[in-house]
This record gives sequence, structure tokens and C-alpha cells, in this order.
Amino acid sequence: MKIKSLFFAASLLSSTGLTLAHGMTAEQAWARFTVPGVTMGGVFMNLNNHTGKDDALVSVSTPIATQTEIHETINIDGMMKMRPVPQGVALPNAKITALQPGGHHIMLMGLKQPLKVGTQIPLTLTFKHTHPITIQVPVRKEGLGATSTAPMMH
Ligand SMILES: [Cu+2]
Repeated sequence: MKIKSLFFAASLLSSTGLTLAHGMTAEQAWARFTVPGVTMGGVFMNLNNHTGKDDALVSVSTPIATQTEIHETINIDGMMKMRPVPQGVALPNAKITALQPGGHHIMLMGLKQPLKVGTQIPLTLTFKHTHPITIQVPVRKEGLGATSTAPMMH
């Protein structure tokens, strides 16, 4: 009975866009849509670390872009700028770490085609300790509970 209910919970989670694997959960993932001609895109999510130990997101990859980076947003003289964080994002145990507009986020560079609302993009997350997970990320105009963002420049 227990196995059955766990299986049901797992299929329910995957059908709602959540991914449950190896104690690391990517929740509420979304990618911002892009217009033709724009080759950069942002991906956001909450990473829920219930693996039992501290971890870190160290790299991300997707076949739909030539390069993928983990970025942070910094405020320089009132201007929001983004820069890569080669060391990745710390994911403390038993905490949810948000990748969100205006903070840490995943940057897709060299998009091979525009990100269309209603489609999904595959994304593989690689961690320091936990096994990599691949998720399907829905493309939206805004995130869940839309967050307004300051204009950003590289
Ligand atoms: Cu960025």
C-alpha cells in the first residue's frame, strides 16, 4: 500500500511540473518567453534540498542553447547587472533556495530558436553531490505570482 501511494505521489508531482528525484526537488520552474532575434533567456525555479546534506547547483545544460550559465544579479550604482557565478549556487540542506528574477538565475545563451509560451524546454541540473536531474521547464510570460523586475543589462 505504501509503495502504491508513493508511486501515486510521484506521478502526481511529475504531472504538475514538479520533479522528484534523489531528494533534490526543482519546484515551480519556468522560463521567460523570448521574442525572435533575442538569443538569451532566463530560467527560474525553487530548489528544495531534502537530501540530508548541504549541496550546490554547479552547472546547467540544455540542448536548446549553445551555452548555459548560472548568474547572479548585482546592483552597481543603481544599475542591475548580471554576472556568472562559476562556483555555482549553495543549496543548504532542508532549505528552499530560490532562483528568481533579480537574484540568482539560469541564463541560456545562444538560443537556437525563440522560447514560445506554452512549450517546454529540457534542462539538466548538475549538483556537487546529488545526481543530475533533468526537468521539463514550461515557458511563460511571467512566473507564478508574477514578479516585477528591474531592467537588466550584461
Ligand atoms: Cu543572467
